[in-house]
Amino acid sequence: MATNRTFTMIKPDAVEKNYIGGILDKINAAGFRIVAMKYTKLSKEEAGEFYAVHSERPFYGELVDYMSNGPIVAAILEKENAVADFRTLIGATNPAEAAEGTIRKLYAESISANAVHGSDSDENAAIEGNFFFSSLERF
Ligand code: IDP
Repeated sequence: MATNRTFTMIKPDAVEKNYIGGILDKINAAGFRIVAMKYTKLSKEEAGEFYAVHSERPFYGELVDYMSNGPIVAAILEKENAVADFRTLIGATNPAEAAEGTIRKLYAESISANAVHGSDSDENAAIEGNFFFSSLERF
Protein backbone atom coordinates (compact mmCIF):
# COMPACT_ATOMS: atom_id res chain seq x y z
CA MET A 1 0.00 0.00 0.00
CA ALA A 2 1.28 3.48 -0.86
CA THR A 3 2.33 5.62 2.08
CA ASN A 4 1.92 9.38 2.12
CA ARG A 5 5.58 10.33 2.64
CA THR A 6 8.64 10.72 0.44
CA PHE A 7 12.19 11.91 0.97
CA THR A 8 14.01 14.61 -0.99
CA MET A 9 17.34 16.40 -1.10
CA ILE A 10 18.09 19.70 -2.75
CA LYS A 11 21.50 18.76 -4.16
CA PRO A 12 24.76 20.78 -3.95
CA ASP A 13 24.47 22.35 -7.43
CA ALA A 14 21.04 23.84 -6.63
CA VAL A 15 22.08 25.02 -3.15
CA GLU A 16 25.17 26.67 -4.66
CA LYS A 17 23.02 28.56 -7.16
CA ASN A 18 20.57 29.84 -4.50
CA TYR A 19 17.67 27.74 -5.80
CA ILE A 20 16.54 26.52 -2.35
CA GLY A 21 13.71 29.05 -2.13
CA GLY A 22 12.47 28.46 -5.67
CA ILE A 23 12.48 24.69 -5.26
CA LEU A 24 10.71 24.76 -1.86
CA ASP A 25 8.13 27.06 -3.40
CA LYS A 26 7.39 24.53 -6.16
CA ILE A 27 7.19 21.74 -3.57
CA ASN A 28 4.67 23.64 -1.42
CA ALA A 29 2.69 24.83 -4.44
CA ALA A 30 2.30 21.18 -5.53
CA GLY A 31 0.64 20.40 -2.20
CA PHE A 32 3.45 18.77 -0.25
CA ARG A 33 3.78 19.51 3.46
CA ILE A 34 7.30 19.58 4.91
CA VAL A 35 7.38 17.29 7.95
CA ALA A 36 11.17 17.35 8.53
CA MET A 37 13.95 19.46 7.09
CA LYS A 38 17.66 20.17 7.63
CA TYR A 39 20.55 22.01 5.95
CA THR A 40 23.61 19.79 6.18
CA LYS A 41 26.63 18.42 4.33
CA LEU A 42 27.41 14.77 3.63
CA SER A 43 30.90 13.36 4.10
CA LYS A 44 32.19 11.14 1.29
CA GLU A 45 31.51 8.12 3.49
CA GLU A 46 27.92 9.21 4.18
CA ALA A 47 27.23 9.94 0.50
CA GLY A 48 28.69 6.53 -0.38
CA GLU A 49 26.40 4.86 2.16
CA PHE A 50 23.31 6.78 1.02
CA TYR A 51 23.91 5.76 -2.61
CA ALA A 52 25.25 2.25 -1.85
CA VAL A 53 22.48 0.80 -4.06
CA HIS A 54 24.29 2.42 -7.03
CA SER A 55 27.77 1.16 -6.08
CA GLU A 56 28.05 -1.03 -9.19
CA ARG A 57 26.98 1.76 -11.58
CA PRO A 58 29.76 3.45 -13.63
CA PHE A 59 28.87 6.91 -12.28
CA TYR A 60 29.01 5.93 -8.58
CA GLY A 61 32.36 7.63 -7.83
CA GLU A 62 31.29 10.81 -9.61
CA LEU A 63 27.95 10.78 -7.76
CA VAL A 64 29.56 10.36 -4.34
CA ASP A 65 32.09 13.15 -5.04
CA TYR A 66 29.38 15.51 -6.24
CA MET A 67 26.96 14.81 -3.37
CA SER A 68 29.68 15.40 -0.75
CA ASN A 69 31.02 18.50 -2.48
CA GLY A 70 28.77 21.07 -0.77
CA PRO A 71 25.79 21.55 1.50
CA ILE A 72 22.38 20.06 0.78
CA VAL A 73 18.84 20.43 2.12
CA ALA A 74 17.25 17.14 3.21
CA ALA A 75 13.50 16.91 3.82
CA ILE A 76 10.62 14.51 4.37
CA LEU A 77 7.48 15.49 2.49
CA GLU A 78 3.88 14.47 3.05
CA LYS A 79 1.05 14.27 0.54
CA GLU A 80 -1.30 11.61 -0.71
CA ASN A 81 0.57 9.42 -3.23
CA ALA A 82 3.77 11.25 -2.24
CA VAL A 83 6.41 9.07 -3.92
CA ALA A 84 4.84 8.97 -7.38
CA ASP A 85 3.59 12.55 -7.32
CA PHE A 86 6.99 13.86 -6.28
CA ARG A 87 8.74 11.90 -9.05
CA THR A 88 6.34 13.57 -11.48
CA LEU A 89 7.07 16.99 -9.97
CA ILE A 90 10.87 16.61 -10.28
CA GLY A 91 10.89 15.14 -13.80
CA ALA A 92 13.31 12.80 -15.58
CA THR A 93 16.81 12.10 -14.20
CA ASN A 94 18.33 13.83 -17.22
CA PRO A 95 17.07 17.46 -17.29
CA ALA A 96 17.30 17.43 -21.09
CA GLU A 97 14.48 14.85 -21.02
CA ALA A 98 12.50 16.40 -18.15
CA ALA A 99 9.00 17.74 -18.88
CA GLU A 100 8.31 21.48 -18.99
CA GLY A 101 7.61 22.96 -15.57
CA THR A 102 9.32 20.17 -13.62
CA ILE A 103 11.92 21.06 -11.00
CA ARG A 104 14.75 19.42 -12.95
CA LYS A 105 13.72 21.17 -16.16
CA LEU A 106 13.77 24.50 -14.32
CA TYR A 107 16.78 24.09 -12.05
CA ALA A 108 19.04 21.14 -13.04
CA GLU A 109 22.22 21.59 -15.07
CA SER A 110 23.09 17.99 -16.06
CA ILE A 111 22.25 14.32 -15.56
CA SER A 112 24.62 14.16 -12.58
CA ALA A 113 24.06 17.65 -11.10
CA ASN A 114 20.30 17.36 -11.35
CA ALA A 115 19.14 19.66 -8.53
CA VAL A 116 16.96 17.29 -6.51
CA HIS A 117 16.60 13.74 -5.24
CA GLY A 118 13.25 11.98 -4.90
CA SER A 119 12.73 8.50 -3.43
CA ASP A 120 11.74 5.84 -5.97
CA SER A 121 9.59 3.68 -3.64
CA ASP A 122 7.79 3.80 -0.31
CA GLU A 123 10.36 1.43 1.14
CA ASN A 124 13.28 3.64 0.07
CA ALA A 125 11.46 6.78 1.25
CA ALA A 126 11.36 5.31 4.76
CA ILE A 127 15.00 4.14 4.64
CA GLU A 128 16.23 7.50 3.30
CA GLY A 129 14.18 9.55 5.78
CA ASN A 130 15.59 7.46 8.62
CA PHE A 131 19.12 8.04 7.30
CA PHE A 132 18.80 11.78 7.98
CA PHE A 133 16.16 12.22 10.70
CA SER A 134 15.43 10.78 14.13
CA SER A 135 11.83 10.36 15.27
CA LEU A 136 12.25 13.58 17.31
CA GLU A 137 12.95 15.56 14.14
CA ARG A 138 9.81 14.82 12.13
CA PHE A 139 6.36 16.23 12.69
P1 IDP B 1 16.89 9.39 -10.01
O1 IDP B 1 17.61 10.33 -9.07
O2 IDP B 1 16.11 10.14 -11.06
O3 IDP B 1 16.07 8.37 -9.27
P2 IDP B 1 18.88 7.29 -10.49
O4 IDP B 1 18.98 6.48 -11.73
O5 IDP B 1 18.37 6.63 -9.24
O6 IDP B 1 18.00 8.60 -10.83
O7 IDP B 1 20.34 7.89 -10.21
C1 IDP B 1 20.66 8.50 -8.99
C2 IDP B 1 21.45 9.73 -9.26
O8 IDP B 1 22.69 9.38 -9.87
C3 IDP B 1 20.82 10.72 -10.25
O9 IDP B 1 19.85 11.56 -9.65
C4 IDP B 1 22.02 11.49 -10.75
O10 IDP B 1 22.46 12.48 -9.80
C5 IDP B 1 23.07 10.40 -10.81
N1 IDP B 1 23.14 9.79 -12.16
C6 IDP B 1 22.22 8.98 -12.73
N2 IDP B 1 22.60 8.60 -13.97
C7 IDP B 1 23.79 9.20 -14.18
C8 IDP B 1 24.69 9.19 -15.31
O11 IDP B 1 24.48 8.54 -16.33
N3 IDP B 1 25.84 9.94 -15.16
C9 IDP B 1 26.12 10.66 -14.03
N4 IDP B 1 25.29 10.67 -12.94
C10 IDP B 1 24.13 9.96 -13.03
